[in-house]
Amino acid sequence: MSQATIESILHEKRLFHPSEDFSNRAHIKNLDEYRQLYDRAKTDPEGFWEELAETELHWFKKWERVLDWQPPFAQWFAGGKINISYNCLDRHLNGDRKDKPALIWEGEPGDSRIFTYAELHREVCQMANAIKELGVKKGDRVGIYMPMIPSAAIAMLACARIGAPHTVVFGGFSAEALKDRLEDAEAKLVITADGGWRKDAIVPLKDQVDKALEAGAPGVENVLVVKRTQQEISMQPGRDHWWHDLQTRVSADCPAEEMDSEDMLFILYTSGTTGKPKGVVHTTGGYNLYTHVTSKWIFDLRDDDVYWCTADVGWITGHSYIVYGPLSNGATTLMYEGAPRASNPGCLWDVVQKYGVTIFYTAPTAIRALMKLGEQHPDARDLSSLRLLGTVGEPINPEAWMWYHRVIGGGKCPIVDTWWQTETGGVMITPLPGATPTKPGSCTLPFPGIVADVVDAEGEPVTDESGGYLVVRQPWPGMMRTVYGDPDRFRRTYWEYLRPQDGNPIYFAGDGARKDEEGYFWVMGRVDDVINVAGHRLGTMEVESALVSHPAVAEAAVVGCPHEVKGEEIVAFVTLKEDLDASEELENELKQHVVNEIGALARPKEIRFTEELPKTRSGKIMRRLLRSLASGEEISGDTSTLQDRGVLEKLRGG
Ligand code: 7RM
Repeated sequence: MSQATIESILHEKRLFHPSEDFSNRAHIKNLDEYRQLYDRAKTDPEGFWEELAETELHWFKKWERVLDWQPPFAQWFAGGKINISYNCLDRHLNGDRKDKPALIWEGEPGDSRIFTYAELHREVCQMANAIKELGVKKGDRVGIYMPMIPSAAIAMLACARIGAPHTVVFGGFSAEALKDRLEDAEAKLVITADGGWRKDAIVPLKDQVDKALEAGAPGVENVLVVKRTQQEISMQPGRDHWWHDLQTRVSADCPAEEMDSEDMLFILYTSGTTGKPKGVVHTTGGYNLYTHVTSKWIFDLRDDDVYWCTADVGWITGHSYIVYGPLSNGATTLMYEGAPRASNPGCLWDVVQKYGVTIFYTAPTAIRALMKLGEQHPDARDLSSLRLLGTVGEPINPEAWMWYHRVIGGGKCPIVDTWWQTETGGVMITPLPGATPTKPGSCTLPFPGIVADVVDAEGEPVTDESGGYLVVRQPWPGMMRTVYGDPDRFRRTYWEYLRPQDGNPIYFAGDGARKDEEGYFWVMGRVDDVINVAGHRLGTMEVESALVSHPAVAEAAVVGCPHEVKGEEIVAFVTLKEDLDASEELENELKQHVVNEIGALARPKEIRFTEELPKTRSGKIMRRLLRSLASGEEISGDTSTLQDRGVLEKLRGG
């Protein structure tokens, strides 16, 4: 499609309507139904969520109170007893769903496995018993550092079953980053694999765990290892245990622990604007309800669907929309270990064709990479089973939206552009596919129960069309409860950044947005110092701390620079310690150093050595100027606060 066509679509503000057929069969069938739900939830939020909690979930014991709101701390369904593993497994075992595929798994080398609900339940019970045998008790934290294999989901559900909060660390993080997270969470056990497949090579996960435990995390007493890639690894007697050994010994009977609705379910670390990642805490009942209802209405789940989310379980999208949301609904969820690569550019479409995938949920960066690989790959496969597409992770450019719609969706599938965050637990602003007409690039309207707005720095609503801060005004069941071990940081970061006149705290987590005349939201990206590289959130400070921990570096400033596939890339400005000279060798060494400290996802594209960084008179680095320089733009805007204007000339010259 030419740029002119895209412009004209945008100019006409063309709406894409779901087909009549889609709408008629959908859970939410039209905008009136959406508005009724939205208004009901707005006028009586507690009644709205209470009714859903009663009808959609199993509770061992009913709650005493729907919501206890002591801003910014919320408790949902406190006193209620529930287990999310029970809701995801046990309650589906009575009828036909027992023998329905719960989890379809496709490995990168082409091996595969299908678990029915009964089989998945059995495996989860076994792993839960194995974890107990390794000394883990209700309330103890468990680290999970796994490739995309069924055992990753099984480990999460096993922890949830016995009430041990998990902290999943993405397999792409380095040993150093793993150590930091295990330490912060005070994990007692780590569940890992010998390795994982990543683009035809082995990621040595167990070796990384060994390194992490050599460097720290003294609380870790045991390591449970799943065999995947079969290469030789070292096993420390007494500490390390093979899963296949334990599995033959343990019982498959493990009743789900009755958890309080507000007991911690998991911690997931995410980047903020300071160096130290935040442990985002989610609890049980509200998270279960929110991921359940959003999965059901946004992905329009039906019993005959084959639902596939391509995220990694190490990210919130994997937690909420590969594992907990779909399984709570009794859906068939697909998990894929591979990724498109030169040796296999059509692999995603092979999987769609092989299993008759009906719902496909991925990220804009993946869509742009697939566009580059060419239409011939999807065109050569039968994608007619698809009925709904989704996107998440960053703003989607209209050209990628149109390509996704035409080439993958055959022009007939609605697209749900879902805006949300690790902190929100589940999707917040999104189309409901049978109801909401979509506009390419807009995540459209808030989910029922979500009071979203765009405000200025004083917390006042901005007039339509002009941009501002994207905020949420009321608590919702899936919201994060705190930062692990640091409630004050939770309050400061999310609920005190903006302080409205009326004194009611509002939630803000870093995105800028605007609302159009129809109330549609257009998310414009981060307004804070967070970079979004291929859908992965990285704090500039995190990367800067990694750089200055190298003995040659005096000071570092890191910015995001636009990239056509990844969204953004990292460019680092570095000043060296006295009498050290810049060289290509040092540049490569620094890049590798960042990889060692954080992981390959944080590797800077470019390092620019400079004698000085542009600073304000009060000593703050002016990242705005560096961003312009990194993307080759003219420097516009105010430079009057710059301490030394000569710096800019030097930076341009360098
Ligand atoms: C789910 C997830 C959160 C950040 C968020 C945004 C960006 C996510 C969209 C989006 C525009 C979207 N969690 N983001 N979804 N921007 N449109 N549909 O990604 O915690 O890892 O990242 O991602 O900036 O604040 S996350």
